[in-house]
Amino acid sequence: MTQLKPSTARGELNAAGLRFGIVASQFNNFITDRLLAGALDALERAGATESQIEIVKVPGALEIAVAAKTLASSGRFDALICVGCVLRGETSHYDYVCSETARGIQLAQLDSGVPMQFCVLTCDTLEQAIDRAGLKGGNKGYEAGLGAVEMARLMRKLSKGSSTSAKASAARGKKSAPRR
Ligand code: INI
Repeated sequence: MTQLKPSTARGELNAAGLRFGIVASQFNNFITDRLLAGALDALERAGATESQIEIVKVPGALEIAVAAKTLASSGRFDALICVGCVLRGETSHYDYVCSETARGIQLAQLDSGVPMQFCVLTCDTLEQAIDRAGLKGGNKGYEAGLGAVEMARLMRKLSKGSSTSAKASAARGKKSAPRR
C-alpha cells in the first residue's frame, strides 16, 4: 500500500461569488425546458442567486457553440452550461447536428478556457430523452448544474496556482531536492 498522499485539487460545490451562463436551445423545448429547470435547481442548491446567472436561448443545438463562445469571451462567466436535445430522425441530419454541436462546444471551451458543461441529449427516441430530463431516471440538467459549479470552483483554484495545499508546499520547501 502506498504512503504517497499527493496534493489533489477539486472544486467544491459552493457557488458563492461565481457567475454562470446557460445557453439553451429551443428545438425540442419540451425537453430542454426541463433540463434548464434541472440546471437552475442545482445552481440554487449550491447557493447561487438569480443575479449570478444569465440565460441565453438559441434556436437549435447547432447554434449553442457560437453563443457559448461569445459569452465566454465576454469574461463575465466562470462556467457555462450548454443545454440541448437532438432526436434521431430518418436522415443523417441527426449525426451532423450531434457531432458538430459537440465539436463546437469542446472547441469553444478549449479556446476560451471557460469550462462548459455538455448537457445536450442525443437520443434515438423521445422516450429516451424524457427519461433523462427529470421525469424518470434523473435529470441531466441537474448533473450539469453541479458540474458547472465544481468546474468553476476548480478553475479558480487552478488559475491561482493554489491547487497544492499550503501544507504540501511548505513540506516541499523544506525537503527540496539539491540542485545539480
Ligand atoms: N436541433 C436540435 O436542437 N435538435 C434536433 O433534434 C434537431 N433536428 O433534429 O434537426 C435540430 N436541428 C436544428 C439545428 O440545430 C439548427 O438549428 C438548424 O440546422 C439551423 O442551423
